[in-house]
Amino acid sequence: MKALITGITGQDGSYLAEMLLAKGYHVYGIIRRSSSFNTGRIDPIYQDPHVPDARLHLVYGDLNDASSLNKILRTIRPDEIYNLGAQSHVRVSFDIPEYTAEVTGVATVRLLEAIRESGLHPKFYQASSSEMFGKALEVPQHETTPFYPRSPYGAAKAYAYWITVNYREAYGLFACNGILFNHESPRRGETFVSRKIAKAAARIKLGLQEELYLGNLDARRDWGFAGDYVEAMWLMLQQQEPDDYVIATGATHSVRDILELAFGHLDLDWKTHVKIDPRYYRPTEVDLLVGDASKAMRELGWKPKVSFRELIVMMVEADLEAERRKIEGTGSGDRGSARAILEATIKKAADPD
Ligand code: NAP
Ligand code: F7E
Repeated sequence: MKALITGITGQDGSYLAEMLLAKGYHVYGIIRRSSSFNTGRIDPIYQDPHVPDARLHLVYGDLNDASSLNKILRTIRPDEIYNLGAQSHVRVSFDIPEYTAEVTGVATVRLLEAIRESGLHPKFYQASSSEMFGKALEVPQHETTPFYPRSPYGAAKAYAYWITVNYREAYGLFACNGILFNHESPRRGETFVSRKIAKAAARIKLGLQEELYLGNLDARRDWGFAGDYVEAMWLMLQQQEPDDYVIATGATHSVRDILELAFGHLDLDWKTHVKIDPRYYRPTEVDLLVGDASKAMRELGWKPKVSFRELIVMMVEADLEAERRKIEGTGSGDRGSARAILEATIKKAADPD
């Protein structure tokens, strides 16, 4: 079996690639040319001696470049395609709305057209998002809950969702939407709130940082573990018929709850370190998301394995370990060193998300 993954360098792409390789797949990932290496999350599997080189391939391409997608499909002829590539940051989507519409929205039809024109019949997974529910019209949210996106990102994902449904109905494509609620891991991008908190708590514990600047602490999300969620993507493509599924834990927590857990795990009081910076507020916020994944549990046999508490502790421990290794690597064990202070100052100034 050959699987093609867009977004293989991202959080989910890296977990999915690992899972598919373990199942014996040949995995092809589309990567973008970058001025610095952007393959950190998949380097361990790329270099893993247990995965023969011939089963993991990286090819250059871009979701905004139809000709690259056409060529990749023609040459690889995949059995399954997982479209995970996106500008995935909600706050940033307010700064670059048109770009977000292109890569998070329109790129899906670019890929679907490339499939149609190729004459191939791969199964197709679209990374849809709970952000489509936005100002949620019912609680909890199910597959039938109407969409009310609250950001350029959410609006782009709603387009991608509907065009996927349309190509399934119009052309008989085996195309599925996974409507995934927030899912995190130690590989989560550092500007998403869970990772931002986990990393800051670890650095504060080690004396590398004093303060953490955040936005809305009252927002509530349904947070699960990314490793559990990629399993659901694969399961969707193994069914007899294509369909759309909500993937969620069914529990909701606030940003404040993450702070309590992450700082509490390290015997720190978050209230003495956290400051509110209105720059992190969004023009329109999503206040409460909580998903009902009973359809996925019933039809796919899927269920989340990692609890919210286990997830946050896992992330804090991973960041603690990573920061410790950095200190040992640079030989900068001095807690008040000028280097650490400078690093924290630069990071704060350069981090608008
Ligand atoms: P992520 O870590 O931000 O990864 C995004 C991936 O998309 C990266 O590999 C990135 O490549 C790639 N990408 C961005 N622009 C591209 C372009 N123009 N052409 C090709 N690739 C491009 O996101 P994630 O958390 O793994 O999420 C995976 C997917 O699920 C995304 O579509 C996201 O919107 C969606 N989703 C995520 C969640 C969640 O909670 N994590 C929930 C629901 C839906 P670079 O490394 O080169 O930037
Ligand atoms: O924000 C609040 C913020 O950026 C969560 C993406 O994967 O999940 C993700 O989108 C909440 C929001 O994730 C900060 O206002 C407070 O209410 O971690 P986040 P998100 O926006 O929910 C969905 C399902 C996706 O599909 C997306 O791709 O936390 N918040 N203070 C903050 N958020 C950030 N980033 N930074 C803060 O300082």
